[in-house]
Amino acid sequence: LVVVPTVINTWNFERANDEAWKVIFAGGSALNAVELGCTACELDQCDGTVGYGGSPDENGETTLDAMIMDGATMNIGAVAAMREIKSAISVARHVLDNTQHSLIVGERATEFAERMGFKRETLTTNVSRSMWTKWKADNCQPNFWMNVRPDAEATCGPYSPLPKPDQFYPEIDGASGSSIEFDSQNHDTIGLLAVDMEGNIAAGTSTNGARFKIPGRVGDSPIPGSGAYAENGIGAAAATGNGDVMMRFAPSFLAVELLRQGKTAFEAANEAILRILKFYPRFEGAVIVTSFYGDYSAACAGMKRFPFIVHQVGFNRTLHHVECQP
Ligand code: SD4
Repeated sequence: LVVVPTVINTWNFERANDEAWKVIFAGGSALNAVELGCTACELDQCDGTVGYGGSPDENGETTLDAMIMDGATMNIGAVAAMREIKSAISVARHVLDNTQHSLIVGERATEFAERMGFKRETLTTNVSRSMWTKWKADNCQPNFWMNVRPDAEATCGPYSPLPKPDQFYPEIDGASGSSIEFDSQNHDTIGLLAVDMEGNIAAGTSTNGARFKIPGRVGDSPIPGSGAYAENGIGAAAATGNGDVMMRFAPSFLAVELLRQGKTAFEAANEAILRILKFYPRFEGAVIVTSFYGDYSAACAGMKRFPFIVHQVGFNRTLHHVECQP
């Protein structure tokens, strides 16, 4: 089996694919391709769900999750719930290249980024502020102090106990007991996989997470094996969708593991999704999978069709759609 240089990413994020492909086509590394591809989406605020100005949390703040994995060394760099830094995937790359750690979170991730030379700036925009204002008026309770101090704000929580998992569909009931939102119509996380000319494989993700999450909530995207996974000589996978559910199943690890066992990318992707559907039949999400030799596929659930983009050596960039599991 020969190496087939490939870039594959979730959703119809074309510029991300093109930026990554430029790196691969020029003989660059899979890691650089993943970083530059995800960066394009962060700058473009792909569908409002990647980068700054999207998915405000209960306090109205946008925070970012991102991960990059090097399949040559099985090294990972990730940041989660990172505040006030726009370039999440590049900070993750600095965790990978410059530290012995794998995951740095929250305000401390911001401090790490600043030490690495990144600029601290607000991730709030007029769009994210008005999205939040509307949501808060409908979903958060009047504060006790509002009787006393007219300027006091409504507050979300305290959170009530959740039903048992078999009766509980987080995409409907809300992981916080209020109304966290995933919206497959509005698209999701960028997950991007790259196989370079030397056969090195890398995977990455970048997202602003779930709308109206409890501050501090981290999704699947920066979790190794969950949001993405890669191993040289085998392949890579990445996930998008309801990360609170997906991280319970490590679908990206599972898909790569199935490739190792000789399954096709199609079989691996579908098995990873079916494993989740067994417990969460109304789950919304998708995985993309590629082997190092150019066998790629995707599988999805909770929506009608899932788009993904592939560019392989010798072909043009192509937008694919896969029909989701019923
Ligand atoms: C998450 N999987 O944080 C990510 C983002 C996403 O719809 O796909 N949101 O759960």
